[in-house]
Amino acid sequence: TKWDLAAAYPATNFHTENLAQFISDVDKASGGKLKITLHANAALFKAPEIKRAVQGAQAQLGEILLANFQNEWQIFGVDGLPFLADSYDASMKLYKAQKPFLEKKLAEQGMVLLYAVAWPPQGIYTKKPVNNAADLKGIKWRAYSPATARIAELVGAQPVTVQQAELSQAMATGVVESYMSSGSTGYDTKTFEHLKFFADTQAWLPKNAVIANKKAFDALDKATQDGLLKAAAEAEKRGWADSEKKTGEYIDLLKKNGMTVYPPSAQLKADMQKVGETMLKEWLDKAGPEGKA
Ligand code: PCA
Repeated sequence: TKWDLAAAYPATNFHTENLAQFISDVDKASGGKLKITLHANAALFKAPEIKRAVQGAQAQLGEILLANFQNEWQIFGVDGLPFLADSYDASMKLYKAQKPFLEKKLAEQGMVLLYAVAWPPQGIYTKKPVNNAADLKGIKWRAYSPATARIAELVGAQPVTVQQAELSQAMATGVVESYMSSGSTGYDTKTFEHLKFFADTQAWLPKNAVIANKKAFDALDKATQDGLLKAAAEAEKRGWADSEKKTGEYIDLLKKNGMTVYPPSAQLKADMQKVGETMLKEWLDKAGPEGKA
């Protein structure tokens, strides 16, 4: 059996490297019966299209950024809310609460959740140091999700949605002059060539999820399914460990490449926490009883 895996991040990204290991483990576990081809860097489908592609079996497997799909269903975006879960421990707890809902929703949509891994904590990239939220007023702000666009609105920045595959170019052409993301993405996109400051706010840890088309999964023999699930469980464990371990390494790489990394001032922290409180209220209103649960 030959499957395609659509992914949106570059081959050297830690999520993508984890996918490559997962694919090799599946090959071994299935005795070569399930061969998966990895299409990194949004080569097969752009990030926001991957979920639908897996649903329609244009790709049997895909890696999606869950928070991208918050407008479709609020629970997808709960890990994108500032300061709701801002450490690896809290993020894992949130994932455990979210997981049964994710599995149910994806099953209804004809998909299987294989595993999910958190990105390193999110901070603010800018051209000049930022002391408070007012310093972000009017600047061009790259958003990757509904929540990151909402943050821009709340601080008075100008949001423009750009996925990671197009981010370097958007910075080079001046379309983007600030954004929130991980040290990993700052490094992968060579943000230090354009923006020199990173406020290490550690505001949230959004997750990538690896999903399979359910019909394609059901068509596998039992032993291959078991091998796939086992490899997925290992990839999840390995991915979370890598993510946490690499958080500091990425910060060091940013510094090595000339970026100033600084802790948020008390005022910036308070301002961003207020943004988080507003967004959590909005989320609870929209997410209804499922969100409360
Ligand atoms: N990197 C991805 C999503 C979250 C992250 O850390 C990005 O910026 O597109």
